[in-house]
Amino acid sequence: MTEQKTEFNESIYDWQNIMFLYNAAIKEVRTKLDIMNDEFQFIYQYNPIEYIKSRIKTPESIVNKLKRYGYESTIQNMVEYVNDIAGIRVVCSFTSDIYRLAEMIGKQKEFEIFYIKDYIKHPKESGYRSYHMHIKVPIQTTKGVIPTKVELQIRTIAMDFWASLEHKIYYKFEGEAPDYISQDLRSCAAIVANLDEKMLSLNEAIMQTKGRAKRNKSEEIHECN
Ligand code: 0O2
Repeated sequence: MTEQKTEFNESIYDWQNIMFLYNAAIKEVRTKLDIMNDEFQFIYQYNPIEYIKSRIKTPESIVNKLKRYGYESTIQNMVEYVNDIAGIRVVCSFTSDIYRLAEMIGKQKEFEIFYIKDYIKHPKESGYRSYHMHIKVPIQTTKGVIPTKVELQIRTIAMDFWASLEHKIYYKFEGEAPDYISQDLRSCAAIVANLDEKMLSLNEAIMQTKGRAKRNKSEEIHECN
């Protein structure tokens, strides 16, 4: 019987073994994020995470990335050079939540952060904004602990809205979009960034008003006593 092969021309067993690690890493990180969300709720009295999405990169997309980097499609190369096979997207309410959450992630002893890219402070040419962290998560197996890479993309709802639609629109042009489309997409990114700023300052104003009202109430109670 001939052994089943994958796109990588390697044994299906090796492929499944690697995919098991990436799936386990996603589960580990998602659990930690849930706990962080609860802790955040405890400290700041609201949940910063609107929703979380995760995915395993398709073999086709992995092959394309390896080709782009100039590497042969082997499992070893994919593990070494492709950092976003396991991807988690964390969508927050406000830009400030992104940095607070990133700080909390940075404090997790189990996670080794080996790369950070702040596309919020430094947006991409396309207009793309998001906070990227590449981390290694220890996965306990019968053969020992295997550090497994996960890419975290942390962004606001507005950033996610833009990125999802831009991905769809740009995808249709296979990277060859006419200039006016790219320019319009960049203008939309600027509108989205402005919206994020406005929502953040509105939220801060509301929090301050609420804080003031709370202080006044407790002073009133104090005077009555
Ligand atoms: P998919 O479909 O999400 O998997 P590099 O590591 O710098 O050599 P890489 O990995 O492309 O190259 O890094 P980069 O530029 O930080 O992009 C990582 C991911 O961020 C992308 O993965 C996208 O998910 C997202 N991203 C980056 N730039 C853009 C952009 O201009 N528009 C949108 N919508 N998303 C972007 P993939 O593998 O490209 O795609």
